Amino acid sequence: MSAAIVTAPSFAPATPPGQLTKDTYKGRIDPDWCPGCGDFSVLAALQTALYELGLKPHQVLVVSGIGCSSNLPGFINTYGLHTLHGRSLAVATGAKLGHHELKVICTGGDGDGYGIGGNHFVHTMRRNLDLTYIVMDNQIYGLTTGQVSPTSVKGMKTKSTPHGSVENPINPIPMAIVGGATYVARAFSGQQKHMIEMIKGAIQHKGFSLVDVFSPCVTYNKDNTYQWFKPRVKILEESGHDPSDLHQAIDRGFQWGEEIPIGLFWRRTDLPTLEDQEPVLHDGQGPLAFRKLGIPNEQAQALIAELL
Ligand SMILES: Cc1ncc(C[n+]2csc(CCOP(=O)(O)OP(=O)(O)O)c2C)c(N)n1
Ligand code: SF4
Ligand SMILES: [Mg+2]
Repeated sequence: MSAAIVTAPSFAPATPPGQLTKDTYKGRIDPDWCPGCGDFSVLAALQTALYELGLKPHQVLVVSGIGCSSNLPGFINTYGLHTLHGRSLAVATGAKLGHHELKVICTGGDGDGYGIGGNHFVHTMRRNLDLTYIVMDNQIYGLTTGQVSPTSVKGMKTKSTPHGSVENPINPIPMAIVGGATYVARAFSGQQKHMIEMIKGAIQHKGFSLVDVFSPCVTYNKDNTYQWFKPRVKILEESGHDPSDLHQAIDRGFQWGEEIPIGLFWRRTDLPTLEDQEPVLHDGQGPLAFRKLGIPNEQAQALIAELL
């Protein structure tokens, strides 16, 4: 890996403007997910959303942690970072502040984001950093072959809870609403058109947006399957829900059982983002990543060599 410091934008569009196709976003590696895994639908929805928004690959950075779902950046043609377990939001925060003109999208799993990464989740939301967080919530640890996760329902039998989980699950929707996220939505891998709309809305939103996706793990979660979700999920937009009503959003977020809402629960547009409030990003000199360093080049190279 070269330790050269980039001081000027070096990216060229992957396709000439106006010539984007859905294949533009196809990664060089095909996903190795199990046949039928819900994550295929999320990947396709994200690629379609980027295409329909006209975002070029070099304008987008996808960051993930570790897990089956977190392998997603390898399967999409954008900038990508596959980081440490639970650390995608921390790395994405640095990337966004370093290059605030990039569209930054984090992708990962329920274990990655709500378990080991829960601390970063809370603090990134309260800062209202302008990024999109897509959680492929399969209510299990898939990559490590089927242990209980923070969203596994109480009583669920898994490899690590053979007698049934005794813990209450996290509910990411009310948690995100009260935690400071300014766009909070849920989607289902079995309803891809709706998911595309949720993801497009999240990417267009200025501020921290969460899209929690029911993305079934067909191999290890035999409880929360496509068949289980299909009769239960009900689209909020079809029921007159008002996403600017805080109490209604929280109430609908708690709903679980025979009817489980998907859709946009909560959105507010009156709060500044973290980047809005950082004066150095608004002094007309462009993203930090392309500015001259305030230290001699040799010193910078030595620092990089030490850190690599
Ligand atoms: C620090 C650290 N702890 C534990 C692990 C093992 N590990 C890898 S992925 C994972 C859980 C993945 O679950 P989730 O985020 O829900 O992703 P999924 O595989 O279900 O998509 C765990 C515990 C790890 N890689 N690093
Ligand atoms: S183990 Fe589960 S989450 Fe992982 S690829 Fe297979 S179906 Fe998907
Ligand atoms: Mg999972």
